[in-house]
Amino acid sequence: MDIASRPSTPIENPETADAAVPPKAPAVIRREDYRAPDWFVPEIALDFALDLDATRVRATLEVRRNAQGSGDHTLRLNGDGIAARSVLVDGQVANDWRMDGLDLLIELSGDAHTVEIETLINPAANSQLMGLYASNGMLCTQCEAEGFRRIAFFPDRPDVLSTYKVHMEGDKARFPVLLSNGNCTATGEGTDGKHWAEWHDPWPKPCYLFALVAGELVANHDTFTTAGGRKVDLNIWVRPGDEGRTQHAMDSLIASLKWDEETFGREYDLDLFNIVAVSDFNMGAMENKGLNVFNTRYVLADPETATDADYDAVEGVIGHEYFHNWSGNRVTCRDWFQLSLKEGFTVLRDQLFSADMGSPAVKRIEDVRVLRSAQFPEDSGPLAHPIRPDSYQEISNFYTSTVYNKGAEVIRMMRSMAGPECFRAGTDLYFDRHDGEAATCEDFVKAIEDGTGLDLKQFRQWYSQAGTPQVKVRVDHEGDTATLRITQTVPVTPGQPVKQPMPIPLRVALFDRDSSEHRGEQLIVLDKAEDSFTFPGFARTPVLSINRGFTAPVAIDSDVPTADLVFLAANDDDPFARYEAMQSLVVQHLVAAVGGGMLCDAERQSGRDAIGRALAAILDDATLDDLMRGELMILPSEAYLAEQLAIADPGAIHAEREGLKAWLGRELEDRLAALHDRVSAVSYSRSAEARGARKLKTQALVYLAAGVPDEAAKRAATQYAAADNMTDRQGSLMVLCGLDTPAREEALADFRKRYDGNALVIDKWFSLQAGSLHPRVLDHIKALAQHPDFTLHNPNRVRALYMSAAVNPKAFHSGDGEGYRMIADLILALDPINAQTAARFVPPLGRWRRIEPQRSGMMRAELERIAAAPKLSRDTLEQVTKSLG
Ligand code: B3K
Ligand code: ZN
Repeated sequence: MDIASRPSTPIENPETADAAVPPKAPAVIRREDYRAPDWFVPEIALDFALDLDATRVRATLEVRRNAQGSGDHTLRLNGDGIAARSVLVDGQVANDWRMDGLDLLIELSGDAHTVEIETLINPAANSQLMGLYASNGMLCTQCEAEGFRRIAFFPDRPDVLSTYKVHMEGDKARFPVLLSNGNCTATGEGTDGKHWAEWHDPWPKPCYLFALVAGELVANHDTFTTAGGRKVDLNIWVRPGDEGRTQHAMDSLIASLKWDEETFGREYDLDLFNIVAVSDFNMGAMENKGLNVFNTRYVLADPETATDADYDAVEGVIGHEYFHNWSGNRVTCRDWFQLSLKEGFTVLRDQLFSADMGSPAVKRIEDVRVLRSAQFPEDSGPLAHPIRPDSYQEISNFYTSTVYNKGAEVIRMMRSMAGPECFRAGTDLYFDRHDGEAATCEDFVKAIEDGTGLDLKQFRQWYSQAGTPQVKVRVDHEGDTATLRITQTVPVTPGQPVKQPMPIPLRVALFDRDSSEHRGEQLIVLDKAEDSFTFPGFARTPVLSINRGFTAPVAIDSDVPTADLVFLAANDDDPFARYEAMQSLVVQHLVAAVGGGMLCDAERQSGRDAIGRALAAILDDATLDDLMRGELMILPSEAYLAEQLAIADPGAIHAEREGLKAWLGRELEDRLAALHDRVSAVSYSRSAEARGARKLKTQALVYLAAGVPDEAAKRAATQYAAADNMTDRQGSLMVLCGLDTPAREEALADFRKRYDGNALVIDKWFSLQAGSLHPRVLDHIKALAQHPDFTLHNPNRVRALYMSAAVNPKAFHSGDGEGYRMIADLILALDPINAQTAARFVPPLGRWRRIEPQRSGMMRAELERIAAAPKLSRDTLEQVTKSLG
């Protein structure tokens, strides 16, 4: 097997490894062990002779001893699956080098040397998609976190910053476009049909930000002039034929450049900004300096092939990667434990950007929905870790919802406590103070503290403690005073048996029952295990609206009477709180229904009636815009409902939630049908009104499909046939996919034919079927896995089929354990091909401890089966071991 196709450092399983070979347990890397590098590399020159299956790389490193280092004379250069063809020190063939595992060590006598090493790699055989690899005939790179070491021997750590000079030569017909970071400084013709280009990036950067792309690409070109007067060339490079679907990405990019100047005072710092879209990519996109590489999914969009949600995702990811230019590139991370320094902050920045571009209320609700369905379960499971982890075996496993989304919430809390303007003073100070440095989360907090004047001593706990704080709230009333009694508990998480209270900022408002109004909201900060806050001037117990805007990433247990939730769902002037009241109403009811299984028919009916009344009020409320109405109509996810229970029965949750949906669909049929008629008459545009209408079209169908399936099938088939955009087409197909109707097969066949050759839309075709509510969903998934269009080598396709299945409770939690088996089989088959993607499928199985005993046993057995495999990647082994642990 070619070295480049090896899984990154496969690990012999201690249980099954040959007894003669000592098992190699993955090393644990600890934050406390951080040491400054012994050697810096202020400059590197890279010379590539490009070829799909044999690329020669010559790396010339100017190395300088760090006077503050350990004094060790050994230069350690990390490698992964590469071999040195030659090693030169100061121009002479070196003898004083050796391999230490995958790393190359050179003994150096002086303080400054030139080290030149040549390697040969096979991009076409690189199925891990880390380092230099081939995708659709083009060459591209992915280096974060530790992919550069698959290209060249180098101190692959983010605190070694270098300026890069890149020379590349390749066949002009095969690779007409040659790109790297920074500015193109020269190009020329070579011999034998070859040509070359030279790139120079003046900004020192860690090697994880290096990028190279070579291939047949066409650009959507535009320009942007910065506030300081720099004219920047902008290019979005795609495969020929795709350029017609790049305008939204370009508009989003221009909006991002402008927004970061206006909102955070950050200007772009090169004359060129390139984005390249590639089809084989492990994640969403990558912020390489001046040369962002994107998954096509977050670049290509037009009304015919992208939904409104796809448009929003493109805008958000384009913004996110661009914002990294300051939060990540100009100020980078000292080590990978500090990942949230750049990711949490950049997620916050992209959330604020998207909020400003569209509806802040809807965006906030979407952000919280992601947090609750992905991060809360992570925080309460075996893989829980603080936003600044203390240890890891494989850093790729720590690109988590905790580091990203909770990381963003933690910084948002500081912003809420300081106020946006004061917070800006803090971020200005942070950027000024640490520009050009590899910084820590502590540096960030200190800068915010110094810039805003906040005392964040206790707040730092948010960086070190895992677990979602549980906040209990009670309102007492005596005389004319209401008293809010609040307690907090931070749950025990792996490795953290004892927790300290954390400052929890909560925006609260108390509504007067008589006037239905409140007298202004307040920000209170709960910083003890328990505290109380008094509010005079209430003749009767007020209605409490708490954690408005979701100021803190906590779970609130407030025991609010149903009537108060109905009141808030109809009257709260904070859109998030209104959404929250509606969610709580449903959560309370469903948890009571499945939790104890104690609801008698009358209780179930009265719960449903309350929800039905609240939903009817939402459907009727003329003051609501349709985008917001659509949010208020969405029921809490099964994953979020499971989170409310110590031990969940996914079958019962699914049945009870579907039962409620069906009841609401029947009860509100006339309203829902009228709504569907009204919004179906709105013609396509990208306006908020038209997007709201499209959102409701599908929402109405979802309820009708549950309650009156025949009627819904007719409406969905009509919507499908009439659709002039992907939002309507996908929405109706999604509903049809869950129904046992001939219209389902017809629409699926039409969709398949209509979009033949469009990989991103064919992904939808896989995903809709794997995510469906159809009774035979597992059979469908198995058949799709055999489909000629399915491949384990394309992460988008793998996720379209199997991640849709893993997050579909109907498929994953199938009572016979078939869903668990299927995901375990996938992990085992995918691990040798793409370890990073394979390891992402472990967490759903890792929830076994919180699932009813029968399913729990089957989940655990699948984890054990994976763990017993003879060779597993470090990625999968870490996730499986911790999940069983
Ligand atoms: N920084 C990259 C993520 C890299 C993931 C490596 N496994 C994209 C982002 O967060 O912007
Ligand atoms: Zn990021």
